[in-house]
Amino acid sequence: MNATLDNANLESKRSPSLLAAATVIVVSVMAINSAIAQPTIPMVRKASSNMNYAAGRVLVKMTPTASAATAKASLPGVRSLEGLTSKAAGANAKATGRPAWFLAELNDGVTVEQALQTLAAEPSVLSVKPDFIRSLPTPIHSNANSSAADPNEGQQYALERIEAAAAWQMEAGQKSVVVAVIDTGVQMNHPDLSAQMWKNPNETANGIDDDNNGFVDDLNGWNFVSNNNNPNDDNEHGTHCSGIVAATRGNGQGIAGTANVTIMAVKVLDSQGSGAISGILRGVQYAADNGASIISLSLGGGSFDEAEAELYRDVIARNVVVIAASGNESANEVGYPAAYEGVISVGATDINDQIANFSNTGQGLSISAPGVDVLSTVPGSTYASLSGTSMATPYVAGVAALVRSANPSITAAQVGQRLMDSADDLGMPGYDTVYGAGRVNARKALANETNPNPSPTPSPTPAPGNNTTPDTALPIQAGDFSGTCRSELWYSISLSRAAKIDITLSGSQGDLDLYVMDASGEVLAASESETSFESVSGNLATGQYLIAVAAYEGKSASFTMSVRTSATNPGNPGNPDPDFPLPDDDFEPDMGEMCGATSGMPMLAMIAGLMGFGTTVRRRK
Ligand SMILES: [Ca+2]
Ligand SMILES: [Ca+2]
Ligand SMILES: [Ca+2]
Ligand SMILES: [Ca+2]
Repeated sequence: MNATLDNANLESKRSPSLLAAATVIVVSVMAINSAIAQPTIPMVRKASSNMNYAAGRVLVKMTPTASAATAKASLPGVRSLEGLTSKAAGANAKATGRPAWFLAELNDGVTVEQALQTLAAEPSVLSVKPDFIRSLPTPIHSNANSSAADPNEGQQYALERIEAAAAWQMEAGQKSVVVAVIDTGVQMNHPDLSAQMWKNPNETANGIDDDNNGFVDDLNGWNFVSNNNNPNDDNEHGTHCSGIVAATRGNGQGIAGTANVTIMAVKVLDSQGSGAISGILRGVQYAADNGASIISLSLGGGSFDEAEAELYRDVIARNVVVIAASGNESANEVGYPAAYEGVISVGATDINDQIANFSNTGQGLSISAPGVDVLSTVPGSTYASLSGTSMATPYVAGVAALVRSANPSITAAQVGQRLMDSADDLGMPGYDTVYGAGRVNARKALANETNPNPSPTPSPTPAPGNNTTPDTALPIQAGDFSGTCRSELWYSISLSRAAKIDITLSGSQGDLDLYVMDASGEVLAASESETSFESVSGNLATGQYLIAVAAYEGKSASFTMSVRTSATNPGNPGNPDPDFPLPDDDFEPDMGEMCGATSGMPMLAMIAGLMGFGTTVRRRK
């Protein structure tokens, strides 16, 4: 089915019923805009997750000249101000003249909301943010036995998939390579992990910060949740991830890790799996400052955070490989921190190399790894199977550690490129947004084998970068595009003069729909058949427009989209081409069916209210 697109001039040519329909659209979009202040279309929207933040403190970015001392004296409502960047990172920031981030503890009675307002008005403050909470993607427990006593390498299908045994013939790992598992901590005396744990060579247990790194008696890493030197695991997640990276192989018990390298325990998430960004930032810097060359982050959620983005950029610039889980929300959107520029983002595959149904996909996805029913170490000196992109991430970290073991001088960027170039291509040929470059392969990565059917592998999406919201619409010009849409993807096109536009969408499966909106989010045209073949065409005036591809009720699909522009009738730019079909009934929204109401205006408030809660609201013929 086709629908047609027009500009405002066309409305006067509509039949009265269509005009009424168009009026309904305009009013509803305005109501939505006033409620949530961004263009939106009535379709399945993922509820914003993980937007909690810590009480009593905010993150503040100060001008380079505002020292902590003077700023403290002058910031209203702030009790104390502590640098968020470590010494090493701070020196780096100072050398580059970059403003620094501070953690501001608020006076009693000052709310975060008040502080955001008052501090934003301060001349020395460049930016002020809540201290958001990140958490680990919810792990999925399998019913595999959790008391495995015998060597279980045979159960580790993942090692077979990534050709670990062949890889180990070339390089089994070097203890000099340190992988920081930034997570819920590690059971450091687990019999399959104790031989792999990092120990601070320059620290002794004497109540003194012997190595002057800012942490007293940090013999085995640090606990940034309780701010002490005990990063043991009171959850299970960090221990599980650590075993995937480096559980001791050939010791007659349990499982084999991916690489015989060193694990640094850095606890930033509490027993429930949550932690504030301020703690995560400090944990990441601790790892980089104290010798980790690979950081494995099986955590995420929430939204883009300016302080985080800067931190990861700095850490990667210091030649640390940063690897993070894409998330377990089945979203077509890679979560943060995985989506930050330069971070290797990892999706999860199963025993058959199929993408896991929970795995987030999207344009920021770098690579995939086994993450379904993964057997690994857990506290209590035992073993359990878990599923999640959390489990896929440490496999990639383990392979990265093998590559760095064999090639000590390889740069962080080269490691990422090597892993992607040597991955086993899955899904659509070449890079795709479901599997990224493909499933990681340890043997091929060490042999520096390149995918025989290479395609240009995009670097991880620049933050914020994923075109899954109107705010992050991908700027395009006329051309052909492809992707995989699980919820919605947004594109923007700028017309420097009036033009006729023709957009066709084809997908072999699922039920994708196509929308065109003006820059304010007003829906100009929609094509909503029950297949993924859609098209809209019509004349547009000079200006900026949004195009959205949306999966109806989760019926996702891979698609190709063709966008073509051509000159309008030169004598009457902006008005319909005489050959151009007028809008037909396909353009009429059926809000009555959707909301269970019969007609008209009373539903509009309902629609706006529902949108505010992220509830599924769709108009549908
Ligand atoms: Ca120390
Ligand atoms: Ca000491
Ligand atoms: Ca073992
Ligand atoms: Ca592919």
